[in-house]
Amino acid sequence: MYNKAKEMYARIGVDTEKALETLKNTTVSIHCWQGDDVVGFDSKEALSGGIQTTGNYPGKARTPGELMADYELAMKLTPGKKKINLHASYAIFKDGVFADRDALKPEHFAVWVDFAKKNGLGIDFNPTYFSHPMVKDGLTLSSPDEEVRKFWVEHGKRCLEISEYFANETGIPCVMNIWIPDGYKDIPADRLSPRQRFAQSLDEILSIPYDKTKVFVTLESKVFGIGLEAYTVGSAEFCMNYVNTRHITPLMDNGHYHPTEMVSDKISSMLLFNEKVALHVTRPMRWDSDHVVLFDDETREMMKEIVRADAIDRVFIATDYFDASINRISAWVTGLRSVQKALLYALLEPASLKALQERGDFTQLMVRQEELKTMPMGAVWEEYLKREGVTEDYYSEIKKYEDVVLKERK
Ligand code: RNT
Ligand code: ZN
Repeated sequence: MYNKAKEMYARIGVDTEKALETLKNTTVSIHCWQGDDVVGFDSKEALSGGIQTTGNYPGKARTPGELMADYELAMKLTPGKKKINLHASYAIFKDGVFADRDALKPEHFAVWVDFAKKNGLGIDFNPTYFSHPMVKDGLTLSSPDEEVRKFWVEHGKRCLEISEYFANETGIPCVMNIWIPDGYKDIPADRLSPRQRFAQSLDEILSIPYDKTKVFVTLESKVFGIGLEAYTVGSAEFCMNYVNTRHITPLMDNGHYHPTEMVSDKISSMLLFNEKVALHVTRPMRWDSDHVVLFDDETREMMKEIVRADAIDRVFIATDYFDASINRISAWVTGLRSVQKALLYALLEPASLKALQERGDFTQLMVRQEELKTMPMGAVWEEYLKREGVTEDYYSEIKKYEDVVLKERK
């Protein structure tokens, strides 16, 4: 089947071998937080910040050991190059010696470094500005309360240090993404001051020296959150202007825009004006619901934009979703495989489509684009899985693990 597919793609000017080679070498950063519904290990606070997991599927990871075991199974069942994306709330304290978020140190992540090395993974990182008692009135870096603001500035600085430690230990650059939930439920009287304070806080965090070839700081914008419907401090315009004036990297999460705005359409513009662009790939359904990523139109369109711009090495691709209503390991694998499938689909697009657009042949462009949808991409994908030594049917193995391991977690 693969040989036949290879032939068919060759006929339209696509080299499937080249596509598979590129796919194999493209890193996707896998969020750790799908495994335990964004709970983490450092506090007993409920999930806050206007994000939500829904569902109560049995077997969620409760300890570092459980999360690591589940993550390893998910990795084993997915092809390609990966990185692990950690949140500061996943710090692991030895002998129960707790450190608050403003006092985190590299040593609190040493177990994760061992884990990453053992699995040949790079590490990405996120300061955690939610699910913590120092989030006051829903505010962190934009808080008018100096004690609160300073606490979170310190957290950011500590995280920068930890990010550099990850890069040094793994030899792979670390993407450190800043996202804050700050905002208001109802119409504010002052939209400017919180944004001024947020900018000041970010400046303070970024004022400590760090190696910019090892740590890429990204800033993630958002349109609204649950309970923060009226106003978000870190809006799209705030973040875009901030990253451009401070020369850090923008991060677009495709759940963070109005429903008719598409991140796929934004990628080319962002690439024109930024050396690097970062993505959180998710699936928003009616709102920023963070459903498991599927092989759907928008995921394909985003990957196409990256490939068409020849920008695979300029875009940091990371997953970000959290479904608690289904088997969490399956959620990981399905989402990650979907991103990779979409990437393969994009890599199998003939370059000749661009020329059709340039010469205004929109009739043929439509015909060729439609033709592509039923090309035998599935056969190329299966060949990829075979070469990577992973099976098409991951469900059976996950089900076995659920029956033996997850069912015991009461
Ligand atoms: C929230 C943002 C953010 C979080 C993670 C857990 O809307 O998407 O990226 O999902 O930091
Ligand atoms: Zn995100």
